[in-house]
Amino acid sequence: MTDDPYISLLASIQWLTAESPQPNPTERDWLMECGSMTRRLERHCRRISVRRGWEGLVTADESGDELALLPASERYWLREVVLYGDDAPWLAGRMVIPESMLNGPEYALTTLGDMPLGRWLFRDGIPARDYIQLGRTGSLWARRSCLRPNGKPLLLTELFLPDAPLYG
Ligand code: VNL
Repeated sequence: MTDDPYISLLASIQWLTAESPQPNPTERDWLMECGSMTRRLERHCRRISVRRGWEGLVTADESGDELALLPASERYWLREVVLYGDDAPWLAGRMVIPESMLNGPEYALTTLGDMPLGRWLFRDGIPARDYIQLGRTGSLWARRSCLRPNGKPLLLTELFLPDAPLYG
C-alpha cells in the first residue's frame, strides 16, 4: 500500500513461536509496554513526529493476515505511519480497524492526521488489551496487539527500527 521502505518491512514480520529466539530483558521490557509507546519513546528524544504512509479504507482482501484476528467486515480503516524520534526513524506502525467500529468517539481514529495514535488512545488511561504477540524481521523486533477502547477491537502492529532506543 506504500513505497516507504520502513513501512514495507511490516509485511515481512514473522510471529514468534515457543522455539524462536527470545528478546533480552531490556527488549522484552519495551515490547511488553502496556502504556503509550509514544509517551515512552518521548522520554528518549526532544520531539516525536509522525510521517503518514497509506491511510484510508481498504477492502478485506487488501488488509493482510490480520483479518483473522478481527471481526469480519467488508472494509477496514488502515493507517500506516513511521514515528520519528527527532530526525531518526524509530518505529513503523500499522493500525487496522473494522469500518463498522468507526462510529461514536472512535470516528476520531480517521481524523488523527499527524497526531500520534497514542495521544487519542491513552487520553483517559490504559485501554483493555487482549494480548501482545512478539515478532521479528531480520534482527528487528516487532509486536502486535488487539486493543479494545470502548470494547471495539483495533489491531496494532509496531516494528522497532534499528535506531529505536529499545536496542540500547
Ligand atoms: C501510531 C503512533 C501508531 C505510534 C503506532 O503503532 C504507534 C500512529 C501502531 O500515529 O498511527 O506506536
